[in-house]
Amino acid sequence: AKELPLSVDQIESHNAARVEALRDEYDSLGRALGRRGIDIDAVKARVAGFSVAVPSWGAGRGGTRFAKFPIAGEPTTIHEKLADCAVIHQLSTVTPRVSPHFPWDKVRDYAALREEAAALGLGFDAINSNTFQDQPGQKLSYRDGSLSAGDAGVRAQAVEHNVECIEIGRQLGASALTVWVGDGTNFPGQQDLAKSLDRYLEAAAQVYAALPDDWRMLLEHKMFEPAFYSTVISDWGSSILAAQELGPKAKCLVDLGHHAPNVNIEQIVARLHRFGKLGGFHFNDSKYGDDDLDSGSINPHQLFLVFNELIEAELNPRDGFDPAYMIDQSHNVTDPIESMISSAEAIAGAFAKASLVDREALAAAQQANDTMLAFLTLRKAYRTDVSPILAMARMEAGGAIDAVVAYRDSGWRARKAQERMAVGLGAGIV
Ligand code: LRH
Ligand code: MN
Ligand code: MN
Repeated sequence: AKELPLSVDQIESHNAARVEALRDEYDSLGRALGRRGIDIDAVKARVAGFSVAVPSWGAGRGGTRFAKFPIAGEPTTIHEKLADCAVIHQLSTVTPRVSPHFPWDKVRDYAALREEAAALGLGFDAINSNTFQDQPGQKLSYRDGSLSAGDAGVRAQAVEHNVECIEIGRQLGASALTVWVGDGTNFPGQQDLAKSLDRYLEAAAQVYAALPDDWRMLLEHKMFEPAFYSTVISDWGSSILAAQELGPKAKCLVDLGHHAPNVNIEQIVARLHRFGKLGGFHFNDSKYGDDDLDSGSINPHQLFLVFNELIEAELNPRDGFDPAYMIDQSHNVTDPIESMISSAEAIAGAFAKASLVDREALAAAQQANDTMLAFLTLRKAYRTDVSPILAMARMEAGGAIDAVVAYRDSGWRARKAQERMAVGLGAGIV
C-alpha cells in the first residue's frame, strides 16, 4: 500500500480554491493555441507523460568548498531523502524516480530500500558511482585518479566499485550506471595525456563488460574541477570517442554545467544524437562553471533550445533514443524540496514549449533560407506561457496547482525539524 507523505485532502482543498481560475486560464490558452492549430489537450497529454528523476544528493542542502549551511529538518539518511523526494513527486507529479549515488546512499538491504521507495510512489533511475572521493576504510586512495590511475590496484578498486554499483542497481530495479570521474591533473607534465586516456578506456571496458544486457553505461564528461589543468573525460568529444570504443550500451550524458563557457550545448545534443550516443542529462543551470544552480533560473532560453533539439531527436530517432533525464543541482540557499519542485516545473515547461514549435513551418523556413521566419517560429513557442498546461496536468495527476505554496502550507519541513536528527549528528550506514 502506498503511504504518500502529504495529506491528499489538503492538496485537494488547495486545488479547490484555485481550480476555477486555472480553468479560465487553461481555456483561454486553449483558444489561443487552437488558433495556431494546436490542441491544448494533446499538449497536456504529452506533458503528463513527461518525467525527470531527482538526485538523492539534491534532497540535502548543498554547499561550497567554503561552507555549508544546513537547514532544520534537512534529510541526512537515504530514507529521509526518499521521503522528501516523495513530497516533490506528490506535489509536482513529474519526478517519479530517484537517482541514487554510492556509497553516499549505502544501506544494508537494497530489496527493502526498493520496497520503501515503491511504497512512497517512487522508483530508481540511473545509479551514480563515486570514485572521486576517498571513503573511510577504503584500501587505496583516488588522490591520483581512479579509472585512469597509474596504479593498477587503484584502477581495479575503481572498477570493482562500479561493478558493485551495477549489482546494487539491479536490486533497486535501475538499468543505467552513470560514470563521472574527476580524474585529471593540475600541472602540465603531471601525467601523460594519452596514456591516462588509454588506462581509462581499459578500466571502463571492464565495467562495461559487467553490464547486464538491458543496461546502459552513461559517460558524464566535465571540463574541469576538481582537476584544473586537464581532465581525462573533459568534453563531449572525449566522451563520444570513449562511448564508441566501449560499445553500443555506452552513451554520453550531458550535464548542462560541464562545458566551456558559451559552448553551444544544444548543438552538442544534436551531434550526440546524430551518432546514436545521447544517453542522458543532468539538468541544472550555470553562470560561471559547474554552479549547479536551479534549472532554468539563469538561462531558460538555453533550456528551451536543448529541448527543441531533444524533440527533433524524438521525431528523428536513431539507435534507441531514450535519454535518462535527471536533475543534478546543489541547493545552497533554498529549501531543496522547493528548488526541485520549481526546477522540475522549469524542465517540464521547456519540454512543453519545445513541443509547441511548428515543425513544418520551421522546416519550410529553413528550406527557404528565411532566417527571420525560422527564428520567429522558435520564438513564438518560447514566448508561450505554458504554466496553465503544467498546472492542469499536475492537478489531474493528484498534484498541487501551486506546488510550492502547497508545500509551504503542508508544514512538512517544520514537522521534520522536530523529528529528524540535525545534520552531522546522524548515524552512518542505516
Ligand atoms: C560532477 C557531478 C556528477 C556527480 C555529481 C555529484 O560535477 O555533476 O554528476 O555525480 O556532480
Ligand atoms: Mn552531474
Ligand atoms: Mn557537476
